[in-house]
Amino acid sequence: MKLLHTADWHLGKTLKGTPLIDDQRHILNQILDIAKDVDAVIIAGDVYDRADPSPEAVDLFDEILFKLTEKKIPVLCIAGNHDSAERLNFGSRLFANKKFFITAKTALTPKTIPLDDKFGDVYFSLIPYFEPAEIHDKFFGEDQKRLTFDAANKFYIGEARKKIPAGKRSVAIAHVFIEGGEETPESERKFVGTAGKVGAQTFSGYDYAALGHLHKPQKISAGVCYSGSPLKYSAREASNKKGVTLVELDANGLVSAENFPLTPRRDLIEVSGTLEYFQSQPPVDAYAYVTLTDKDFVYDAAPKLRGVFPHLMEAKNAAKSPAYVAAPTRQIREGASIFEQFADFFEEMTHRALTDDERDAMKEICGG
Ligand SMILES: [Mn+2]
Repeated sequence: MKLLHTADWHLGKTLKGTPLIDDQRHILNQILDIAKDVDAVIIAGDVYDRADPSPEAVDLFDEILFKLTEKKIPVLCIAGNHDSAERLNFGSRLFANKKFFITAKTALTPKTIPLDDKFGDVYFSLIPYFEPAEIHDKFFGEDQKRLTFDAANKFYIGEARKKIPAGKRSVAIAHVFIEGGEETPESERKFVGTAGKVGAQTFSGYDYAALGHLHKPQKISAGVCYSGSPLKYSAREASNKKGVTLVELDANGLVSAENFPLTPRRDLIEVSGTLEYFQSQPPVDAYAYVTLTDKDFVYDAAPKLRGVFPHLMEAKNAAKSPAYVAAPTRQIREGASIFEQFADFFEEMTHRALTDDERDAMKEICGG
């Protein structure tokens, strides 16, 4: 059985206010092309960028949903943390008649879909993104200790395993931050430490775990993979090789899981150099995050770079602005109160002393 594993489409996403919908349509058409040669398509969460997706995003998903079912390719799709479970769930029972299986909500009996090939059945566990409290409320009494992400996932996946007959091949689809996973984009940085993470062992019963959430394609182990997002969605992803993961199972389980690269309509790049260098270059058709390495701070860098980078997303100076450099030279008077320190700072920044009214107000705030 051949599977196309993709995730984190983030339909409707914008970069610094620039809509990416045309880039998304372009990349999804490539995915549709590859999908012709597989037995099923997996979408491992974050279909949309927001819980209330834009009309353009819903329209694009509708278009893709129609084209995939028209080709009679089964689709297995779960909700990610960016999706609204209720909204993504819309129509799911009807769509299932066309083999478009969306699981956006957890259930007392985790959703299991069997698909078959010439070797027999393969069981797919659809594990949508959930908060541990949801599992707690659904399965345990109030006196039960609060569950961690890891414990809640282990429990729920344990329930899902109960629905898979012994000795049968199986695939898990989940949207989690797995222990040992690397490089999370800014928007996914919700937790400090390991509180939001799930142990890789959680999926050990499966022949393959098709994961979503981390945007960089990566193999946690041979059978536990992130396909990554099909497009670069932040400067931190500039060096990622985006694509989909093509998975093959034979009679005994996993044969291979390999990344297959996609070509974006417009690349996203992170570059650095001097203003003079960039201004001598031909225009670059890419979403550009530029750092100027000039020794002196370049004021109003963006308009000066737009000729070369018509799709400039960010212009930064490596040199610190003169105002910023001045600050660390400030001395704090020995034994000064908070109010006195503030008064010194105020005078240094504004070149005037506090008025009597301002002194009284600040003294009150500082406690004398
Ligand atoms: Mn996510």
